[in-house]
Amino acid sequence: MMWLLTQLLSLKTLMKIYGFCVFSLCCLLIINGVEVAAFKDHRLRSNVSQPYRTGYHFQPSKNWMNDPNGPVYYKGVYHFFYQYNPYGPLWGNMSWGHAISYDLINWLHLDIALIPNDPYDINGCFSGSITILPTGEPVIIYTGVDENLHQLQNLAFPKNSSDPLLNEWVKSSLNPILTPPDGVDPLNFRDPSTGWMGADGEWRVVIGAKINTQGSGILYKSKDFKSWVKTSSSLHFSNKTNMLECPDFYPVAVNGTNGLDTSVQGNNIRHVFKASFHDHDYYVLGKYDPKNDQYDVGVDFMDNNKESLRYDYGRFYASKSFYDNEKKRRILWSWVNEGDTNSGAVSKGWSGLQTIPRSIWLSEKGDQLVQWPVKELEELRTRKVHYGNKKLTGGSMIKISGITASQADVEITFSLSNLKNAEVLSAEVVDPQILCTQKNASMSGNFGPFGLLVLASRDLTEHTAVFFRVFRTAKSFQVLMCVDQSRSSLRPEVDKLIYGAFLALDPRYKKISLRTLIDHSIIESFGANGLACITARVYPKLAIGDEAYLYAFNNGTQSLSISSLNAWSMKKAQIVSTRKRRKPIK
Ligand code: DQQ
Repeated sequence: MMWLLTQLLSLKTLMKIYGFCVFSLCCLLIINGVEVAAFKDHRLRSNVSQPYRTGYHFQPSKNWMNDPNGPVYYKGVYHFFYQYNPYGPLWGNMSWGHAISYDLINWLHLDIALIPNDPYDINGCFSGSITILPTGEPVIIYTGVDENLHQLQNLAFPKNSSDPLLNEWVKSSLNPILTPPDGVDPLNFRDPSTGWMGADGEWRVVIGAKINTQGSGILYKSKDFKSWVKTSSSLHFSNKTNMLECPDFYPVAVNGTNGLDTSVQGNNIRHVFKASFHDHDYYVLGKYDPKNDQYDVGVDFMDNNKESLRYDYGRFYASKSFYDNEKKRRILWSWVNEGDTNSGAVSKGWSGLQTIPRSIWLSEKGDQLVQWPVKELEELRTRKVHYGNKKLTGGSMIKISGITASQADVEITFSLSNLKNAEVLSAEVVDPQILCTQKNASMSGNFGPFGLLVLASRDLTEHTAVFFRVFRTAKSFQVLMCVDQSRSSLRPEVDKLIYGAFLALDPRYKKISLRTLIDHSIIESFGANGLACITARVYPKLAIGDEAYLYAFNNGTQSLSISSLNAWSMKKAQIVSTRKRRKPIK
C-alpha cells in the first residue's frame, strides 16, 4: 500500500515533468517487480505496428474494453472502472478494470477490481456504478451473470476505505442482493445506476430490464443499500426498445453549467434519464417528484425528431456520468467501440476506447444537454497555430501546417453572410444522418459543405470530413453537422458510415464553431460549443503519424470566412500500468 502511494505521489510530481517521467516511473515499478506497460510515444513519429493506438485517450495497454463503470471522485483521486477482458482483444471474461488519476487525463492502471469467480457472477461481472454512502464509504453495485446466465445484482466494498486508491475490493457476503423479479426476463436485468437518496432517507437505484416487449428502467428502494424493494412502477419505460442498458438518472441545474450531486432535489432542476439501446445513448429530460418517484417526461425516446435527443450522434455507447464534488461538475464517460473487424482487433491486440471525459450540463434554452471536454485536457496542448480572419472562397481549402495533425485539438469558427443564398430545405423535419449521407462531403451545395478535413493523406485519397451545411427552411434556417467517413480509409472492410446531427443554432445571429479532437483512430467533434457531438473511429492506411494532414475546406459555392482558428499538437497522456501479470484462465 505504502509502495503504491509512493508510486502515485511520484506519478503526480512526474506528471509535471513530461518526457522524463514515464521512464522514471517505469524504473521504479520494475524495481518493485511489477509489469509496466507504458505506451510508446506518438508525438511525432507514427507507430508503424500500432497506427491506431491513441496518444491521449484512455485505454488499457492491451485487450478488450467496453462500458465505463463506477466513475467516482474519492479522497482526492479520480477512479475509473471499465468492462475489461483481461485475456484477449474480444468481448469475454467480463471483469472490472480499474485506473486512477489526479486530472482525468493522465492515468495509472491498478490491478483488476472485480473478477468473475463467484457463483453469482461466474459468467461475468457486468456493468454497474459506485455510490458514496453516508459513512463516506464507496460501494459498488454491479450485475453478476450466474451459471444459468441469469442476471443478479451484487455489492462490493473496498477492503480498506481509508485507502484513497481503493486498491482492493471485497464482494459482499450478502450477494446476490437482487434476483430478477417476476415479470422480468432473467437474461435482461442489469446495469444498476448510481444511487440517489430521497427526502425519506431511502436510497434508490434504477436497473435496466426487459418486461414483455418494453425496455424498462425499474426502480428499487433501500434503507441501507443492502436490502432492496422494487417499487410498483418503473421510473421510465420505452416502447421503442425491448431492453434498456446502462440507465443513468441525474439532476441538472436549470441555470448555469455546474453539476449537481445525484441526490440533489429542488425547484430549478430537471432530471435526465439516459438509456443505451440500438447502438445509441438516448436521453429524455423531465421533472422528477421524489415524494412519489414520478418521473414526468411526457415523451418516449425518439418520439419525434425534437425529442430524439442523443448524447452523441456518432459512435458512443453505454455512457455513465458522475458528480465531481471537487470541481462542482457532472462528468460523462463513454465507450467508443471499434469500426474495424474482429481480426483487426486480434492483430492490434486491443479493442475499445473511452471518450475524453466531458462536462455535461443543461443548455440555456433548457431543451437539451451540452457537452465539452474537461478543461484539464488543455494541459496537453503544445505547439499552436493560429489564424485570424481568413477568407475561404467557394471550392477552396487551406492546409493547416505546423502541428501534429494525427494528434491534435482544433478549434475553428466560421462566419457566414448573405444567408439568403442558402439552399432551401423543403421538409423541416428530416433525419440528419440521412441528409448527411445524401449530401455528403463531396457534394457541393451553397453554404457547405465547409469544415475540416482531418487525418487526410498526402494525396487526399484518405480523409475524414467534419463539416456543416446551412439550409433555409420555411420559417428559419437549419444547420446540419456531419462526419463523413466514406473516405476515411483505403481499407474496404472498416466502417464508412456518414453521421449527422442538427445544430440548435440560428446562423443569422451566431457564428458556427467546431472543436475537433483528433487522436490517430478517434475523432471527437463538438459543434456550436457542444450543442451537438459526433464521435468517429477511423482506420487510415496512409494518413498515419507524420503522414496525416489537416485542412479547412469549403466545398460550397458561397464564400465564407474563418473568423478564427486555433490548433494545437497534443502531448501524449501518461497512462501507465502497475498491473500484475495475470495467468491465463485455463
Ligand atoms: N455491456 C455490459 C452489460 C451492458 C452492456 C457487458 C452494454 O452490463 O448491458 O459487458 O454495453
